[in-house]
Amino acid sequence: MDKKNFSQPLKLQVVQIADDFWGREQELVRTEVIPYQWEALNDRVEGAAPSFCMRNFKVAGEMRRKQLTQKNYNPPKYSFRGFNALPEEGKGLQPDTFYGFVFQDSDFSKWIEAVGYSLINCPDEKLEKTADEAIEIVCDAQADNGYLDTYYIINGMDRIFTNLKDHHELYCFGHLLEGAISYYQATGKDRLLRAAMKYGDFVAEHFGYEEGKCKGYPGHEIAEMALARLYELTGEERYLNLSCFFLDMRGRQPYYFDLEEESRNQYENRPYRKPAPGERHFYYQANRPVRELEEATGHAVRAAYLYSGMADVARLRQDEDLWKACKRLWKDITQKKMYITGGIGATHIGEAFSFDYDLPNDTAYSETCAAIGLVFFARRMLQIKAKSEYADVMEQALYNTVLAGMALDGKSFFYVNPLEVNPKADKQDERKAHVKATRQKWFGCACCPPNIARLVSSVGAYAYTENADTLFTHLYIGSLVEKKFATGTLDLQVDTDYPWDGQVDISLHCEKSVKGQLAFRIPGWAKQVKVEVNSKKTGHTFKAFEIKEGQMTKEFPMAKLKDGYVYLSDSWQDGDCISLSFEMDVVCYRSNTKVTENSGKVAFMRGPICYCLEEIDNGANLADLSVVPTRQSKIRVKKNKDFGHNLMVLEIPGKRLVADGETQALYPVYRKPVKEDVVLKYIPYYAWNNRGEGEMTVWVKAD
Ligand code: FUB
Ligand code: ZN
Repeated sequence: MDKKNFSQPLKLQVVQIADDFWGREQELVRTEVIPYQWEALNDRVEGAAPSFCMRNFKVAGEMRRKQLTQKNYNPPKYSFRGFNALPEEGKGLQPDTFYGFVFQDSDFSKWIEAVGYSLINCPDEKLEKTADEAIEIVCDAQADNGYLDTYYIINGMDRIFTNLKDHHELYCFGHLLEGAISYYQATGKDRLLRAAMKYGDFVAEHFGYEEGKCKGYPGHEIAEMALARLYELTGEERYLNLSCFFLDMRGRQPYYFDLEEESRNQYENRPYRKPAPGERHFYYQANRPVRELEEATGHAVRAAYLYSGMADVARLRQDEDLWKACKRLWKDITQKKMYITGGIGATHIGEAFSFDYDLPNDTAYSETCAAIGLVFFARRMLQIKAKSEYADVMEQALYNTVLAGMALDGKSFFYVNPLEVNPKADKQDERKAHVKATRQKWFGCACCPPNIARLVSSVGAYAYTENADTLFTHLYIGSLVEKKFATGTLDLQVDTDYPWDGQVDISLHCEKSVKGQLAFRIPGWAKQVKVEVNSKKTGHTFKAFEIKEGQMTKEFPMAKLKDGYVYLSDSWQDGDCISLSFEMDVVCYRSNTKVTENSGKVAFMRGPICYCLEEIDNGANLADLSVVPTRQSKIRVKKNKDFGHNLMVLEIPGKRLVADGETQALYPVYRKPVKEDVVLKYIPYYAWNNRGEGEMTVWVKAD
């Protein structure tokens, strides 16, 4: 690990997205998702499962006040009412009662985080006022000692931190930090940040290496990366120490989760079977010390968040062993456990990673949050070392699974992202009950939609990172970017029609000449790349070269190629231009033969976009179709406007099996199949299920 390579995400204040594609997505988040979620958090959405989120904060606040003002008020003693406590049938909502999932507080935190980013992109007084009011409600719920989790404030503080494994206290804590930091960075208002830090100090008092402190760690990770972020904001070592502590304790023997479970059994009245030591700890990534992890296991969102935290701490502490573990886990995920859509977590059992190469299409889980977690992990890997393979995967997850998570009108969402759907099976086959053929308005466990909102509205921080000498461009998004170098400020105007076109034009502006290095990612899928520096028009020196198979066709002292990034160093002048053109061919992929599910099948990508077939374009029984993995010249790439925005569809020659007459028999005698020529119409995977319900598939038999 070389500190010189480290980089930080650019502040959103200096990245203005000016791009048809991402501008539209951010607009949807701002105008649809954020307002809708606010209604959902307040249980005002008809027909949607109530969230109880803001209600819980209000109830916690009232109870705290009662405690302060009513002498005879006895706060409740803890009793477990279920992981998702719903109102009892026939009884209305009861006072002093927590409702919803144990982690319901995190819905507010994700909302406020997205609001923060969105306010940076687009100031909105009304939204800021609503957010300030929400923050008052949340802060009002905080206990005097700093504790801030409504599940225990309402249910009984006598049992806080006694079920770290399943009760998500430290998960809600992590999300609260993330939300508070985002809102502070957006508005400069520190009310929520101070509350979150006070809670952070309380947590740091409770947990730690010191004798007498609790040696536990989060059952659902995120606090690790949130604490690292808080440290980076405040410079307060204690937050980084706490993050390191959580990582260091994880997976040590005797297993904390076993000790916790056993001691809890003394006061929880429940049938109890003593688990074998370490049983199921792989699910929580707590089966081995983190520096020894070899394989991505268990709940995929937990895993991706943990690995992100590990990468943060690896960088901040220059911890080689952690970095090596991150690289092993990265390799394991991306080479054995990731869908072509960038989705991870193949099985719905435990929303988890399955065994190597087990990537079923029609029962896929591929939770939207898990793909988001992979984006987080990738960006953190890039911060340690700019390598195009990290950015390639980040882009793959982002443009495919993450975006598929939200409808093109921003009004409905996928939690699970299958690569093959037959609506009939998904409704009638219990094994596929988790797969929905249509996006849902909202979810009782509403983790995914607000996660999309916070990622989409902060996409600029994934597109660019910087260090003192270099500005790194990882994703190509039309934007206006400001980079401060030692010799002055350089403004970049990035124009592109990416992801539909591989041409990226960057014009540079500065008051006086600025010396600095600009690094641009060369996507792994781009087999031919042209780079031009300056323009004949401006009269500056004209330098052009190509990159073919990882090599530059000409050498220039100002240009070098490393790990899939082209680095251009110069004393930049106002009006200088750089243009990059990535050849964006349609590429036909097959799976590793160990992915038995895809044997004999192919899938198509163009640039970062993965394609799929839908019934509406190709007729029913998609399984009867096969595709000819043909030459580029036979594939038509066409602009399409049916989706409310411009996107590219593909037309590829294929065949359809023709029924051979014995349609009634279940097992007719085999005859050579008759096939008719058809033209298959492929649409971007992220855009599927926006024109009604129907079959969909990514992998198609090769003819
Ligand atoms: O447990 C909290 C969140 O809910 C997880 O991250 C998701 O996978 C869902 O289970
Ligand atoms: Zn989710």
